[in-house]
Amino acid sequence: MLYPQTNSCRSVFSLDGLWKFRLINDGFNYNPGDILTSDFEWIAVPASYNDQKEDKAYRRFAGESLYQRSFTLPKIMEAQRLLLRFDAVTNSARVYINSELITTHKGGYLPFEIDITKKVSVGVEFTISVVVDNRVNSTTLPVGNDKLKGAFFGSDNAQVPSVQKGKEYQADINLPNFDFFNYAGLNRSVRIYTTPKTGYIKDITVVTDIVGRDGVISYYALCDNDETVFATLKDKRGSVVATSDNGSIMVKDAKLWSIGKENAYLYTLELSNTSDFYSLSVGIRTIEVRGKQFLLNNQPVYFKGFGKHEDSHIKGRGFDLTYDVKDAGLIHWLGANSFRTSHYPYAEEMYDLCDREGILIIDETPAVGIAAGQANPYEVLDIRAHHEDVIKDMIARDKNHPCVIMWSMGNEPDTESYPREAYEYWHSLYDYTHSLDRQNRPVTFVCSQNDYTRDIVARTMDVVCLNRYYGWYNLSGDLDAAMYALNLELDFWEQQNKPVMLTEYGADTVSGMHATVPEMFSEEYQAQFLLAYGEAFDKRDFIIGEQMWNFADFGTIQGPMRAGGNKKGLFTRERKPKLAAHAMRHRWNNIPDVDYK
Ligand code: BDP
Repeated sequence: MLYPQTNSCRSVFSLDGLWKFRLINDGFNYNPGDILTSDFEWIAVPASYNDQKEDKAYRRFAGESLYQRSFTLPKIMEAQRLLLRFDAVTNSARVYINSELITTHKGGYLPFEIDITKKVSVGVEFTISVVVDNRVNSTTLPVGNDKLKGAFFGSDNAQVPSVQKGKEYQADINLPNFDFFNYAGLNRSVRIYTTPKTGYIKDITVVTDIVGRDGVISYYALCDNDETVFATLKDKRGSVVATSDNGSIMVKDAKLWSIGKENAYLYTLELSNTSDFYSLSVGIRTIEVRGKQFLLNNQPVYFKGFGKHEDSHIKGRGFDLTYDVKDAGLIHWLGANSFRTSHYPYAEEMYDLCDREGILIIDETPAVGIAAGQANPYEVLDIRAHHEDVIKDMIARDKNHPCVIMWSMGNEPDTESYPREAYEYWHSLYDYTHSLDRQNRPVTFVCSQNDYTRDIVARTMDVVCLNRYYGWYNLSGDLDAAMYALNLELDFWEQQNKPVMLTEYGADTVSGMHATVPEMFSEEYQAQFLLAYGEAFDKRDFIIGEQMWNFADFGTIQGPMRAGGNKKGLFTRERKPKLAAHAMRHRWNNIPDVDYK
C-alpha cells in the first residue's frame, strides 16, 4: 500500500483538524445522514479522544462514538481519482459519506482507504461520518475480555467478599488483556489523495541485493493497466544513477543503507508511466540470519534499544511527528540503534524517519493478549483470520522500508499451556508471514516469562525473542537471585543454537525516587537492574541484542500495579531522563552496532 504523496500526477488534501464528536450513549442513535447540530464537542484529529476532555466517560467509555466533518472538494480535482484514506482508526470503524455506508474496517493500527470518486461530486459539500468502536474482546487484536459488565464483582476477583460474588455493578467498561491504555479514535491522519483515473500505479515492491561492490534493486510495480513502468534512480544529490524499464537496476559502487544517521544512505526511485508518477526512498541493504548471528550487509548486528509505545500526554496514541523526531534524537543520544513497535504497527511517518536516520525496527502486529486464563486461547479466541489480515496489511504497508529488519507476529501469547496448539497456530503464521515478504525478512514472535522448556515454538523462530522480569515480577528486589535465575535460563537457550534477543526486561521506576541501597522503584534499582542484565548478555555470544522495557513511561488502565501508568521508562512520559538513561547511554556508547559478537 503506497503512502499518499503530492507530485506532478497526484495530490494530497489533509482532513486533519477539528471534527465534531460525541460518544454514542444516553439513548443517542446515529441515523446515517444525520448532521450533528447540537450535543457534540469539537475534537482534534489526529489524536485519541480519551484525554481531550475533562469527562470521566471519555476515559472509561466502551462502545461507539461519532466523528463528523463536512468538506467541499475543489473543481480542479474533477479529472482525478479520489481516495479517502484513514491512517488508523482505533479499534474499528464504519465510514459514511452523507447517508451511505461506504466501508467498514476492523483493527486500529493500520491504514485503509476507499475509492470515493463516484461517491462525491467536486464542488458540492458532503459529510463524512465515522462511527468508531473502541471495544476490545475475544475477536479483536489486541485481545480484550468479552465480559464488559460486572467487572468489579466478577468471581475471578479474589478481593471480593464471597457474599458479594455474582453481584453485578452495571457498567460497560473495556477490559484489555494488555498493559497499555486502550486509546481510541482517529489516532492518525485522515486525507483525500488523488491519482490519475487510469494507468495509476497501485503498488510497488522493492528488493535489494549486494553483489561485490555493486547493488541490485529489483522493483515490482503494479498498475491498473499493462503499461510499462519506467524507473529512474537518483542519488542523494538528485543526480541520475541509472534508468530501467525491466524491473531491475544495477548500481555500480553502491552506497549501502546501514545503522546510524551517517550510514543510512537512501536513493530515490522514481517510477512513471504515461499517466502516473511515484517516488520511493530505497536503501540498498541485505539481511540474513546465519547461525547465531543477525547479519546486516553481511556484518553481525548487536541490537541496542527498547520496546516503545506511541504514547504522550493529552494526545494519547495520537500521531505526533514532534514526538517521533524527539524520540529518534533520544535514541541517538543513548547510543541505541533499534526498537520494537510494541505492541502494534506505528504511524508510517516514524518508519520514514527511521529510514532516514538509520534506526532498525522490529515491526510488530497488534496481536497482544493471546492468553485466556485457564482456557485454551487457540480455541476460545476467534482471531485467526483477523491475525492473517493484520500480518498481510502490515507487510503491504511496511515492506519497502529499509529500517524494517524483522517481523514480530505478536507479543507474549500463551505457548506453554497448550504447546502443540500453540505450535500449530504460530508456526503456520510464521510460514504465512515469510510467504508474503519478497525481502524474506526474519520472522519471530515475542514470548513471555514462562516455563521455557514447555514452549516448543519460540525456539523455531528465526530469532528467539524473550521478555524476562527476573528481579521484578518474580524474585522481586533481589538482583543476585534474579541473575542466578536468568543465567540458569540462558544456559538452556545456549543449547538451542539460535540467535536470542531480550526484547523486554525492566523495572518500574518513579522518577525522583532515590536510594543508597537500591530497592524497587528507585532510580538506582532500575539502573543496577539493567546493567546486571547487560553483564549476563555480554558473556554469551548467542545473545544478539538487548531491548529493555520501555523507552518511556506510558499510560495504562488504572489498577493497583500502576501509579499513573507503567513506569519502566528510561525516560518519563515527558521524555526527561532517569538515572538509568545515563547508565544505558554509557553502556551502549561503548558497544559497537556491528561486529560486537
Ligand atoms: C510484558 C508486556 C508489556 C508490559 C510489561 C510490564 O509485554 O506489554 O507492559 O510486561 O508489565 O509482559 O511492564
